[in-house]
Amino acid sequence: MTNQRCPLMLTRRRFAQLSGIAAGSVLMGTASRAAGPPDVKLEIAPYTLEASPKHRFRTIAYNGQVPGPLLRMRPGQEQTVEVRNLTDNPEVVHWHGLFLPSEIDGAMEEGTPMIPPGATTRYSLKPDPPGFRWFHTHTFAGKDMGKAQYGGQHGFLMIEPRENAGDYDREVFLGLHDWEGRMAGSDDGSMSPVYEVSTINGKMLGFGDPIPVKQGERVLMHVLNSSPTEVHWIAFAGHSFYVIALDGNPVPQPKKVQMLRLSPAERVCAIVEMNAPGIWVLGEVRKHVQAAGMGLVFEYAGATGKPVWTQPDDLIWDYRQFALSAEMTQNRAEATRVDLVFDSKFQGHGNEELWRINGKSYPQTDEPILKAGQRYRLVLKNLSADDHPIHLHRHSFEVRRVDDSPELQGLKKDVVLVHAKSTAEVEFLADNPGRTLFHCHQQDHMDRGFMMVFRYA
Ligand SMILES: [Cu+2]
Repeated sequence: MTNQRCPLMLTRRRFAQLSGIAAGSVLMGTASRAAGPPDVKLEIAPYTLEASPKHRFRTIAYNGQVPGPLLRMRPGQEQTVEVRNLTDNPEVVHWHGLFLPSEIDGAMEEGTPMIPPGATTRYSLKPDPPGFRWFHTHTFAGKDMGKAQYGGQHGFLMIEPRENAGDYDREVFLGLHDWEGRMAGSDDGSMSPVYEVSTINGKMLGFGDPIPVKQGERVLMHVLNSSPTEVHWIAFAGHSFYVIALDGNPVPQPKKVQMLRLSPAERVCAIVEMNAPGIWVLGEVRKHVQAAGMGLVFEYAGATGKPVWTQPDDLIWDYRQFALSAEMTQNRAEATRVDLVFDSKFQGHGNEELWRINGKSYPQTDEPILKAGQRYRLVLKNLSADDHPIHLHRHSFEVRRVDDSPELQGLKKDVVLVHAKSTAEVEFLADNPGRTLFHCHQQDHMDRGFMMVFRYA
């Protein structure tokens, strides 16, 4: 994968060059947008991914690469997007974390039209809010574990922050993904996906190009978990992460940690100081997942030897450490409480469970009505034995409580992992009228009923 086809790694100078020339239209927009080339062009087509010479498989990708092209936009600056579907199935592109109208957000449950096989569609969007976003397919996979999010349709989208964070020398985008899945039975008779191959930026550990760094550099890492179903724990041998943003939104309490945890669709932005010369592995903390390929090598200039992995001492991840505590809560408008209870219905041994929200599975789930301008507090009660990454489309929410903690504030996200047998509370302002999808981001769960639509009055 060359830098030109997939500019996952850009020094600031290189970025300045790109924005001056080829990417000018992408970044700055153009005067005439009805005709002429679009700002963003996505082609959905079959693709053979080579995760290693021994692991080649057919999948579907954007623009013939996995992850798809890195898109950079400016907040509020309109972009024309052209999507061409060269596959045999209807497709749709979801712009994850953006505040878009339902018609282009990219979920048919909201009314976004599907793109038929062979068809091309064109629309324009206003990117907002600033921060690290992404785009991915939003289709049904069912038993086909090559389809939908099991495949390669995902890409990074950076909506350049208004005030440049600036304090870094190099930016690196890292995408975590799992491949070649199959359903396997567990002791309790339920079925869960297991994977043969795990990658960072489409490559297994040892098969991607090492990332060159220099001592003293500050590297800004943007990590995305695009896995269809798996939570991942990531550490960087010899280094720690200074976490500055979650799901693209700056956290009120940046913090240095040894390990990142990302559930499906979550993003972490962290600064890493390169102050330990050598050749190091960044990878999954669990041995079997790193052995399946989830790792990447960083190489200091002039260093020699084999890549080194060390297990972090500190295996802690907690949303609370990045949030402000309750006492600091200011007066704010009263939020209307919405109780949502998650459970599953056993469908017999060897079958997948049916997931339910308040006792109903999609498309039978309730459609709660929102009033524009009103704040809502979603009380997410998870009665099941699984953790669920819960995503709200077209809005971001504030995480107000996790695992029965005291009240939190200031932590803005669009996905929250609700632990098994626990309750989380999130609050959002209903300020984007239109159908709004709410679902578990685990592909097999959403396929099995774990979805609901909010409507506006
Ligand atoms: Cu789930």
